[in-house]
Amino acid sequence: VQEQQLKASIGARLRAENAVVVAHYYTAPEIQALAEETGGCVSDSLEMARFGHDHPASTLVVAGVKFMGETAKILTPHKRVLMPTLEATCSLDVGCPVEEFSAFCDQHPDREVVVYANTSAAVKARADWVVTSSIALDVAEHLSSQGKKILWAPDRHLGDYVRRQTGADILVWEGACIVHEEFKARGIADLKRVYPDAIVLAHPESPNAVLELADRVGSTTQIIRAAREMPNKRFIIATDQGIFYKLQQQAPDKEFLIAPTAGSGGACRSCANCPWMAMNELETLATVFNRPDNEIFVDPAVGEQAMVPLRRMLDFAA
Ligand code: CIZ
Ligand code: SF4
Repeated sequence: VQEQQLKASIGARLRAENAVVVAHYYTAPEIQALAEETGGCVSDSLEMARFGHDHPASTLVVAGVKFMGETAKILTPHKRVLMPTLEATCSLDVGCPVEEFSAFCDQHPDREVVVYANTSAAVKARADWVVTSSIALDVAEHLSSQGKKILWAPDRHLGDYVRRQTGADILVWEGACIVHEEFKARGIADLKRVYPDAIVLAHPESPNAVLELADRVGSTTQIIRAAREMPNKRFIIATDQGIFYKLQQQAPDKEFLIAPTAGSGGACRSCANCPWMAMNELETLATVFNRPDNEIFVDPAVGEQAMVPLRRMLDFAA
């Protein structure tokens, strides 16, 4: 009841402020439900960017992590972009500081710079391309077919995966996602012995040993689609637990098991859950309009630079 009241008051405030919630699949179920009930979106970072750009609301409330808020601000500088907390960051973003990254790029001037969406505005501004995991393979193939060599940042597992799949000449920055990096091939193999019929769906931020066991490797959107469309009834999922909200909604008659992480034993309800995504709570959403410290600002010059590879991403994905 309290949750319903909180959601109703957030909904009323959103209407009063001409605001809409743009939420990521990895946020808590009640956040995703709120976004849906109030006309917002629940999706991956690519669709979040598109939705925020196309929606007529003058304020975007981004329930995700900071790079998603920054991307929204870069694409729509005239809109106010708020987040439940600006402390919600990402290990990939933190692990790729712009000064070091820029120096790395300078050492490899012959390479096309491709960065993952999970980066700061300043890192995007240094890039030729921005990609999300849903278009990573296609962009690498596109560049490779033009004979281009690639500098890939910041996720090394995704970069290695893209290299193996496309044969592109890829040099990777050594970053990783603290959530996906914890999935264990051994634990998945053990779980497969208990449920031999289970299909393994894995996100490419996972280590190679995990991807080798996967029946399908794909972005969050691709994982949800596979779970819905495949005839199988049981799935082992190697990505953030938050995705279970959509999986259960889109495939209610199927069973989903989280892939084991270090020490989890395969039945863990709190593991495989991004600590920064978890900072998006109904309580912080309820006060999102009242605080002085949670609006996203991006230096306009940096934003303009970052807009170039971001537009390229959106046009390529269109
Ligand atoms: O791991 C993430 O943060 C993902 C999958 C972001 C995205 O592209 O939706
Ligand atoms: Fe970053 Fe991983 Fe969290 Fe996604 S799940 S925001 S990649 S730390």
